[in-house]
Amino acid sequence: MGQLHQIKGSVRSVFKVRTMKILCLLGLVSAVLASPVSQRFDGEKVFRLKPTTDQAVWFVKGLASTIKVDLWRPDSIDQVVVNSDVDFCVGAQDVQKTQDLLEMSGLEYEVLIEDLQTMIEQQIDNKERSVTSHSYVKYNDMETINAWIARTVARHSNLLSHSEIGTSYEGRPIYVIKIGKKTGQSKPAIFMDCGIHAREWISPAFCQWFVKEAVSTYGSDPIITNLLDTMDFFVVPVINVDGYSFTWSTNRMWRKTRSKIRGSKCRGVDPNRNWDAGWCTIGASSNPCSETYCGPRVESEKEVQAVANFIRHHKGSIKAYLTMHSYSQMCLFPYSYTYDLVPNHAELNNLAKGAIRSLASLYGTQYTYGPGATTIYPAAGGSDDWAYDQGIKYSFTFELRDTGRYGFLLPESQIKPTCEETMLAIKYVADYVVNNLY
Ligand code: 9B3
Ligand code: ZN
Ligand code: ZN
Ligand code: ZN
Repeated sequence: MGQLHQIKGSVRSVFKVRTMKILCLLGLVSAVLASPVSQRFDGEKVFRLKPTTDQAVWFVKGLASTIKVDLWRPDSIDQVVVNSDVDFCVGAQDVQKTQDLLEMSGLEYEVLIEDLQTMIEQQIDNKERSVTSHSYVKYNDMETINAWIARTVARHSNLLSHSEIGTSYEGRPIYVIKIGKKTGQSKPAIFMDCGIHAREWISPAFCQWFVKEAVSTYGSDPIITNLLDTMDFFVVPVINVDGYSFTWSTNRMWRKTRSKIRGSKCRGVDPNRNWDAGWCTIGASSNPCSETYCGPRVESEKEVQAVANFIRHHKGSIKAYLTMHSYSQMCLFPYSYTYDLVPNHAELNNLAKGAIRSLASLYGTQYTYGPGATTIYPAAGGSDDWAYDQGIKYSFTFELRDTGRYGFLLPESQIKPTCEETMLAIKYVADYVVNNLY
């Protein structure tokens, strides 16, 4: 907010100089309007609570109704339950009040992030650097990722091709990369997407890592070689391209799409509540200002439509659906929109168990696993549930690192270890799928 006031202040002082040429003034005003003013988070703190009783849950809900809290986990206040971690961010003006209330309540709490703006700025120097070239151990902005897609596909045209599956609300292209040995025949496939939620930056970073790893280990790694010989991967590095761009330009903590909602001042739909899977019945909101807004109708979002159309079009060949999110370190499978267990629950449970065991073998990173409804929270309109109900019986959501120390602001130093260990989990699942084709 400080920055905004400064700019307003300087515009005001320019007005005082009456001799100033009008053209000059117009130039300045339009420059201010054209460059997005980044949302700042000075003095905002991220807290963690673990309510262990029903009273404590009530207290947390009461707190959220008196103070404007930005929930990081879970995504909405009705998902707060006994013994679950609640991570939330509080504006500078409410920090003292929050701390006083917490002290009075006697609830145990932790301060995860002392100053959100400082934490964000620690990752910001990569804005200058990334215009020149991409890096697998840095976060890359949208333009850099798109340039990376074009270049990487051109350089590895024996294994890669790409196509545009649609455009976003703001007109950005959404790309899918196809990875596989070209055999001239149609092959079974595994679909993986990243960047449904804009602020979960580790997710697109993983999709880039996955493509690099696949092409660079083809021919030497027997599992990858076998996978790419018999199957194709379809990888969408960023679904929510507008939201992702917005986290770079304006608001690092943005989650949703950027579509305008008729009759509301709030923008954006949660693209993981917008799919035709028990749509908006549970764990989603019909309020456009909510972070879990399900949208005005099923598939209202062009980004969701693009991916859903692609999957419907390739339905016969897609055997597994994988979607990458953060944070919480979980391997989830359907359902989230109901407590009903899926017909192949035991199989998915074993597969998830094997995947997280493999993941942990590298650095000991602990994941939990299970159906979404009981493992994270009941919520409808998610992509994994939709894919499953389309007949894709291997459908998983991965919630990558960490468990809240940095949350969405996972430091770049963790990109490499996170991607390496996640690679093991994905390879485990894919290897199972290729050996159990249906
Ligand atoms: C949510 C749903 Cl609705 C689903 N079907 N699968 C996973 C999740 C968890 C992610 C979300 O959208 O809240 C984690 Se960021
Ligand atoms: Zn390369
Ligand atoms: Zn997410
Ligand atoms: Zn998440």
